[in-house]
Amino acid sequence: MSYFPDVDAVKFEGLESTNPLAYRHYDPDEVVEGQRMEDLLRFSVAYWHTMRGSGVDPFGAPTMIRPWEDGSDSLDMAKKRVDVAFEFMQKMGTKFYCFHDRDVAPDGATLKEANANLDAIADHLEQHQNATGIKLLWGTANLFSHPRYLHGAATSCNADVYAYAAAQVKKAIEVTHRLGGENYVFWGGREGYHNLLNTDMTRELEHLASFMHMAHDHATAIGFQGQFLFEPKPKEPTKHQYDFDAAACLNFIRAYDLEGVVKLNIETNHATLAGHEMMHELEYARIQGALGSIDANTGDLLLGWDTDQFPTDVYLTTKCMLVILEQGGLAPGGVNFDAKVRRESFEPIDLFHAHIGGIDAFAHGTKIAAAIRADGGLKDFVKERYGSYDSGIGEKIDKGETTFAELEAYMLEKGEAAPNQSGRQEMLENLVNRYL
Ligand code: XUL
Ligand code: CO
Repeated sequence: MSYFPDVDAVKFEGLESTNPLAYRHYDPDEVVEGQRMEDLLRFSVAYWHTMRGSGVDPFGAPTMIRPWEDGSDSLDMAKKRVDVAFEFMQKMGTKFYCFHDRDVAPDGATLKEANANLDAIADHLEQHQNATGIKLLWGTANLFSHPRYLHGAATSCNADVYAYAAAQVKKAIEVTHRLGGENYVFWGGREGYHNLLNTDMTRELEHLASFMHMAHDHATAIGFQGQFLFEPKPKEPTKHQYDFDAAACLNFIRAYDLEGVVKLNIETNHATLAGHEMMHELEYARIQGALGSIDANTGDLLLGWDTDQFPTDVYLTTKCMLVILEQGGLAPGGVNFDAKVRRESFEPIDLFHAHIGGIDAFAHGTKIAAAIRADGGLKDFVKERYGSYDSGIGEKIDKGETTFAELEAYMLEKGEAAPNQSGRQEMLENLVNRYL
């Protein structure tokens, strides 16, 4: 039984190809900076968008045509959807996927029932993983859709809701572990506030921190070795989310003793909502040893919300890959397409076009970034730009071997300081464009 009978396995056909269902840039076996592209990029399909996206928006009903859906939320339907997902991933050649507990399995009238549903689906996922070699990049729990989470989950003002969320995450970590998941993600969902007048920020932050500590303690107790990831997002659904951006997340991680326990999963559209370039968020995380994984998508700069579009802008992917290559890749993280087809793109085939575009844009950006790095001009320029710190008084500053008194004496003698080199921004932008 095939759910995509008209689509063959998507293959690398190279630049000459005009086949819309082929890769022009992504050759999994091509080696870039010593790694096969497949191993370097670790592309992942996001179950929630690709399998559960309905096309619904605040103004309109679902639009997606998904012939395999029977309109129910039954266990049988959930199992069939897993069959569809694995056929899709096999045809795409993607080796990883990610899910929330409630995307893959139906919720239940009680926690017990929900857990049993998740176990039943995990059996099915496990069979498919074993049969195909496709792996779980990360698991997570949906702590935002159910009405019980209207005030948040780990930051809810209600202790019973906190307890429910903890039980849900405990189970999600266990299932992630069972399925060999390589990471576990915390995204705020509703961990934030709409109005400070009704909010005890101290307690909410402490509760969020204790939640993460308990999650990690439990993971350790059951032998889960995967990486924990905190995913920054400044707003939506709450006005202010505590996981605002990489800097806010890292401050939280340090303030509550979670360093070395939790890294970051950086998402493009979240970066732009926070007023940052994706490259800024990636670089900020990387230099502090906290770049764990990415949610690859893009927003629309003319819209102020999380549009979760597939990334197609090669300039964007090139900038991402400049940082990712500098780190030597993302493993055990990967490039997860937290992206959805537009509600106007309602046919199953659009899922292929969307993922092919994202994968090719990243493969293309990878090759461009590698070429820029091989050229060396960019790096050399930056090194030279800070060259005054490599000797003399600069070297002393860098090594922490000076004082204000010494710097004053130095300057009193010298009289004036003048920056004597151009930033050459335009020249460097031209250098990048040479490789595009
Ligand atoms: C929401 C978002 C989530 C997380 C996982 O904006 O990005 O899908 O990636 O909960
Ligand atoms: Co995301």
